[in-house]
Amino acid sequence: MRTSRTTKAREPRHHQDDGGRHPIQGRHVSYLTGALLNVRRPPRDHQWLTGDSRDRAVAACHTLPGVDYWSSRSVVLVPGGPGARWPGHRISCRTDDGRVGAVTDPTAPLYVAADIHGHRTEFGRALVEAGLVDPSGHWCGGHARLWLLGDYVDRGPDGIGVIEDIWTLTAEAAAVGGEVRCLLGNHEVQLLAAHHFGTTPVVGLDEPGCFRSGWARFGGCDDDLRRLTDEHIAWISALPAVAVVDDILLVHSDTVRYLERGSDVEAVNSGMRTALQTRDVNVWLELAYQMSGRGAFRGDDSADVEAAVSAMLDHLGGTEIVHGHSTLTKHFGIAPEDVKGPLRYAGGRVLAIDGGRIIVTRLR
Ligand SMILES: [Mn+2]
Repeated sequence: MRTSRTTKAREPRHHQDDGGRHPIQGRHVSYLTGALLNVRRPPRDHQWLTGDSRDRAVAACHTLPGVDYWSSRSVVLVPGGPGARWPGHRISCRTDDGRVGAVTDPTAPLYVAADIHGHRTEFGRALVEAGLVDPSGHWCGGHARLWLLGDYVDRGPDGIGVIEDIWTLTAEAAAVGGEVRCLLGNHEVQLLAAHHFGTTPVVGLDEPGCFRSGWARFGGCDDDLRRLTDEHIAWISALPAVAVVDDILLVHSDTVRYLERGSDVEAVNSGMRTALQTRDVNVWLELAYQMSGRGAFRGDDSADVEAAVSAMLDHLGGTEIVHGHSTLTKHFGIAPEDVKGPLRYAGGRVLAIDGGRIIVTRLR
């Protein structure tokens, strides 16, 4: 049984209560991470913990930021490998379905990228440049965490290929204690809407061919729609819309309309998932509008900007917002040759990372 716990905004805790270390089975664990490994028995130099040792390990895991889900029967103690940034050991937690996982390394480097839009080759190249993927396309980022902020499909030639590359990288990263995680973008919503509703008339949608032509008009590619399987749909439909990682609020769109779905991270994400499960076209219409909103954190009225940023951070947590969706070139008016990296604005509390080309940005 797998339960989910959304990462909440918390003070970063680096195990300061006990001098930076958790004693487990007579050893000191100062480095914790997890991976979705298919491990039936502990690898060499690892050990399953039982009894008191297991309980102490479970308690230690629960105090850590970054615990993503929890349902363990066993805990395995994993020695820190050559890629470990800290000396010591890692803990992985075996879940009831036999996988090992749950605790990510809160000290690992954190990268973000957004709006890949079917540009599979450029995505791969950007990951190689960031040192997360080797030239043959495999994860080489070790324990690094990579969050992708939505819009995998449309515009570029191979959105489905991008999604499947993400699946491969997710597994490869997890196998070595790294992490690839994804948020929902408005283009995923539009693709699913085109799939579910096609040209069915929708009251309130001023678009002759309804969702199908609206999606196409905003860059939808027939090839993606044709290749979309139940597996892709299930993956998209389960994506979180918002996340707080290391006190940073990650979202796709620069809008406060996420808050219409719920007033904290968990509520927004479960509200969004519920909406994506329905086949009520009115719910989808509203969802598409909400996810497509933009520009909430910029403008001439600094009081409005302040209120929008504060509303998001107060409800969802974090001390800053990182978003994609609105490009620095088209929406922020920066000439392409002047885009050197992400743009910090709104009094320093918001970072826009869609440079109009794929930029992998290291945040931590
Ligand atoms: Mn977008």
